[in-house]
Amino acid sequence: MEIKNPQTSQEAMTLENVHGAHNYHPLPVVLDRGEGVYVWDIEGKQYFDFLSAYSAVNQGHCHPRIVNAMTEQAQKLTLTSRAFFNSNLGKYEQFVTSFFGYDKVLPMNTGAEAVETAIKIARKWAYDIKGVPANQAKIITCSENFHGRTTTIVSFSTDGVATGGFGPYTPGFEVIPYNDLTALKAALEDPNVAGFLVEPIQGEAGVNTPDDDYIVQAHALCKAANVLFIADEVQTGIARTGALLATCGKCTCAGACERQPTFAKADVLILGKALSGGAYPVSAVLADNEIMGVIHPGQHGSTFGGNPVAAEVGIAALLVIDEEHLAQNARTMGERFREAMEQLASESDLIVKARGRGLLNAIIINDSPESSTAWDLCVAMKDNGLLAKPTHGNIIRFAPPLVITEDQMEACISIIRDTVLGFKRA
Ligand code: IF1
Repeated sequence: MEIKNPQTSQEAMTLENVHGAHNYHPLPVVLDRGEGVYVWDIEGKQYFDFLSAYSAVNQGHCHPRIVNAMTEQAQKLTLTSRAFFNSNLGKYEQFVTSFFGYDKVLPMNTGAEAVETAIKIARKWAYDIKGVPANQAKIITCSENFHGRTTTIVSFSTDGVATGGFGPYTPGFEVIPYNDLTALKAALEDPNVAGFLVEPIQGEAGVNTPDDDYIVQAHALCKAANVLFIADEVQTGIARTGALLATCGKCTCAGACERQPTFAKADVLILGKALSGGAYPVSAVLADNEIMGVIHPGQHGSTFGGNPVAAEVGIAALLVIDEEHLAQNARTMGERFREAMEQLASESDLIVKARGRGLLNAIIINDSPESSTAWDLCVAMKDNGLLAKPTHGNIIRFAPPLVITEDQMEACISIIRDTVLGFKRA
C-alpha cells in the first residue's frame, strides 16, 4: 500500500479528521518541524511555540543532546522488558534519584501512569505501614485538578467533560477545594487518609497559582497527620516554574535549592513530560525507602517503563536543564513576561490580569468562559506567528520552551501586545 505525505496543511487536517478519533479540537495549524523555541508548519511558516507540548518540551524542540542520546541508544538496544536487567537503567536510577534527592525511583512512561503508580504506592503504604484497615484507604485530591485520563484518575476529576459517561468510578477519593488549608485540615482528621495528591500550580485549571505558603503549609499538615504528601509535578516540574521543582515554593535561595529541593519535599514525587524533553514518553515516581519499599515484585510495572532509550533520554534531558541553567532562565524570563502582561492588562480592557510563576503563565480574558474570545485571540496570535492555546474557555496559557532568549522573549511580547491591542471582538 502506498503511503503519501500530505502536501498541505489542509490535506493533513482532513486526514486526521477523517481517520482519527475526534478526541481533540486542535488549533488549525499543522506542525512539521521544530528547533528550540520555533516550530514550522507544512507551508514553512515559522512560529514561536508558547505551549511547549504542555510543558514537555522545556529544553526546546529537538534538543541535539537529547536527540543524540535517543538515536545512539536506539541503534544499540531499545527494549528488554523488566524480565531482564539492562545496562542503562541502574545508571539512570542512580542519576535521577541523586538529582532530585530521593532514595528510589519507579520508572513509567506517561504522566497518568506515574499518577496511577503514586496512588498504588500510597494505598499500599497505608495498609502495610500506617495500619489502615483493608480497602479503607482514602486519597484526598483538589477540585479542578488534572492528573490524567485513566478511569481511576477521571474518577476524582471535577471536570464534567473529562468524567461524564465514563462511570462507574473508582472509589476511595475525596475532593476538597484547592488552596484551602482549612478544608485540608478537616479532611485529614479521617485516620484512613493515605495521601494528599496535589498540583503545586493547577495547569489545566488555567495556571491556578495558590497562595505562596499553600504548598509548604499543606505539606506540614500532612506530616502532622501521618499522610503522604504526593506532588504531581508532571507539568510544574523540571524547571518550568523557575526552580527545579515547584514544591520548592517561592524560594529566595537564588538557585541553591535546585539540587536539594528540601523546602517542602514531597513524600511521593510524580514527574513526566519534560523528564524526556518531549522526545519520548518518560515518567517517574520518586520516594524514599520507607515508602517505595512497600512495592514488591509482581505488584506493579510496565513493559516499556525504564527501557534503555528512556534511561538515556532522561539523563540527557536533566543534564540540559542543569547545564543550561534553565530554572534560572525560566525565573528571569518569567518575571519579564508577567511584567509585560501586567502592563498590557493595564492598557487593554481585553485582559483582566496575568498570573503564574516562572514560565508557566496565563492571561485571563475579560469575557465569559463560553465566549470564543480567547480562542479567536489564539487564532489571531497564530496568524502573527505565536502558538498558544486557551484553557477553561477564557484563559490563555503561555508556556514557551525554557531556552527562550531575551531577544526572542521581547519579540514574543511584541506579537502578543500587537495582537491584543489590534483585536476586534467577534
Ligand atoms: C492531554 C491539560 C495540561 C498533567 C498533570 C498528569 C498529567 C498531566 C499535572 C498526565 C497532563 C496534559 C495532557 C494533555 C493536556 C495536558 C494538560 F490541559 F489537559 F491539563 F498540560 F495542562 N498530571 N497534562 O498536566 O500526563 O498521561 O498526558 O502524560 O491532551 O490530555 P500524560
